[in-house]
Amino acid sequence: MTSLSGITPSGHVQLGNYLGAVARWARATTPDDLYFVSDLHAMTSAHNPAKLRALTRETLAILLAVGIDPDLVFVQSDLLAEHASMTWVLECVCTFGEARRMIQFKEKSQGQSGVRLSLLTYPVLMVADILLYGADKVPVGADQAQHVELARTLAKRFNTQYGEVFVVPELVLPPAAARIRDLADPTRKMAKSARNSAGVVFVLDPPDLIQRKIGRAVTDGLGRLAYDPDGQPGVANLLEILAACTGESPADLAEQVKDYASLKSAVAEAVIEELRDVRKRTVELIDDRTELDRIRAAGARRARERARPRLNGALRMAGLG
Ligand code: AQP
Repeated sequence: MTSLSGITPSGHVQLGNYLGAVARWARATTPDDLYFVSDLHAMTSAHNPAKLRALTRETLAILLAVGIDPDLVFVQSDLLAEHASMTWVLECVCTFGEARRMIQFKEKSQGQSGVRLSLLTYPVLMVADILLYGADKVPVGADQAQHVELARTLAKRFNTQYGEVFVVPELVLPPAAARIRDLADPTRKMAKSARNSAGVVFVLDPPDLIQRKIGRAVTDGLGRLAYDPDGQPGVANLLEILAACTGESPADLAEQVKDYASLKSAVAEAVIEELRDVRKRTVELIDDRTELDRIRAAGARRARERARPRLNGALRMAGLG
């Protein structure tokens, strides 16, 4: 069984990435798993090259600091030839209609002028990421479910048209924290690249800033403590964050807390505690340039060994070489 997942350095890693993805990856790794920093995906909208390079290193350091085995981690652009070649082959079995229907394309292209073509095609790059390594489990947040479905469709289509080469992957959703919401606007998901960072807790935020952001989280005027994601999205979000940190269920926690103020202080305390060591270890790793470079180069070598046979097989079956 191979589980594979990536994180895009499109901004600083936030609490939703951490609870919904990275922390789970660290808890559930097996020796065949792979986790990567998907820096190619960070180029689908206007980006700053120096910032992208720095965020890639920071994100890699966070994956390691959270406790993912260094043997299982790599940076996507270190295997540019493999990922780009596989993407091209898969674009040739994907229809324009399928790409255009992706919800994330619709959401992210809205209101943007000069939308990059890569914003339309990056789901195919994501499919290539998954299929290159023969992953059969893809643990991601609910927002990525449609892309994993596309991976299933394209894998089956290629296998049928050209011959069996791809494993058809399965989506694995987290039991809790599948979609952490923005603290300042609980109708939106928490995101790295949110325009306003007041409602986004970043993994490397200092404790006093985390305290302030959670203290100002938007709730509602009902004054009722219940787990009701539709009726009380702000309160439900805080309960889900607390649940993800403590391992209890949001509904049980709603019964234990007496008012919104104590809920916020319990959440702030739990999040600060959860992130304390991660922050410290990340800073140490970023400072140790040689060690981070060594881990990165070794990760790229191992990932290439895994990717090459399947890529070569797909190229041959598609009539290349
Ligand atoms: N709010 C969230 N709650 C739970 N899980 C989340 N993930 C992202 N946001 C939340 C999960 O984190 C993993 C890595 O995400 P990504 O970097 O690949 O892409 P993303 O989903 O686009 O992340 P962001 O933070 O929202 O970035 P921007 O602002 O650039 O779009 C994925 O498993 C994702 O599901």
